[in-house]
Amino acid sequence: MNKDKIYAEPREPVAPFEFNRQVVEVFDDMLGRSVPLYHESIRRQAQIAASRYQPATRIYDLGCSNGNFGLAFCDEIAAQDFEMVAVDNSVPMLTTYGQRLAERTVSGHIQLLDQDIRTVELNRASVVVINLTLQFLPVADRDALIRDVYRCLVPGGVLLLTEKVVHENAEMNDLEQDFYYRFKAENGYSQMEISQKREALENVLVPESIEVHQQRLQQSGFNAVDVWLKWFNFASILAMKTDG
Ligand code: GEK
Repeated sequence: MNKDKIYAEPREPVAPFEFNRQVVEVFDDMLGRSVPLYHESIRRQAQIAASRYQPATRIYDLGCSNGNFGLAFCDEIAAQDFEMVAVDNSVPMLTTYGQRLAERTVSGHIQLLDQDIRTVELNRASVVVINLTLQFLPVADRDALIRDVYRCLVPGGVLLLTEKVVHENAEMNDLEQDFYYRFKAENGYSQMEISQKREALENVLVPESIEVHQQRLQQSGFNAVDVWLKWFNFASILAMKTDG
């Protein structure tokens, strides 16, 4: 695995963060060292998705990157047939995903789509995954996407949403941020790397509070919502379209 050294040297100015080839080459190292419980959350989401997948429906992975969720899902679903649409607007990400798929046997069909997730036509899904990606959309576009996700789900369908979050109380938010930067330092990032990455993500990754996510999900129609995983400023949410 290539080591993420993107911000190891001083940059002046620090350009806004992009999912380009340089990022794709170090992506797994970057996520493993920058997202607390990343592997745990991917593995459990793959298990939840496999347990909720309904035959003759689709799974959408919106912001699929290089396929970590999709490949974990293939392991969980074993020999069962399925149809997944994996969407990302970074071509280098999708190229890597395609190469990884070519190296293995998959029991179902995974379609890789180079498209903005805001314009994808969503249909007849039992599972939708938006893992660490809603946070990159303009805030004004988030309600429409979540409403559309709810509309496309069949009864019993689920949305798996993972996001970096902020706390509504400033003092608590500072504490959570501090622990996050401590986590990154423990994983070998220097203070310069941490602060340059923070600058690169300014106005690119815009996190919201858990309360805002819950309200949006409820207003979109989801009647069962749970934060099933939480680590300081990261949260994984399970939202269900139930009958009652
Ligand atoms: C994982 N889910 O490993 N349309 C399509 N793709 C987009 C858009 C958009 N509007 N905005 C961002 N992306 C993955 C991790 S990474 C999170 C997701 C991170 C894509 C972008 O190209 C990138 O691949 C992904 O969303 C976000 O489970 O790196 O922090």
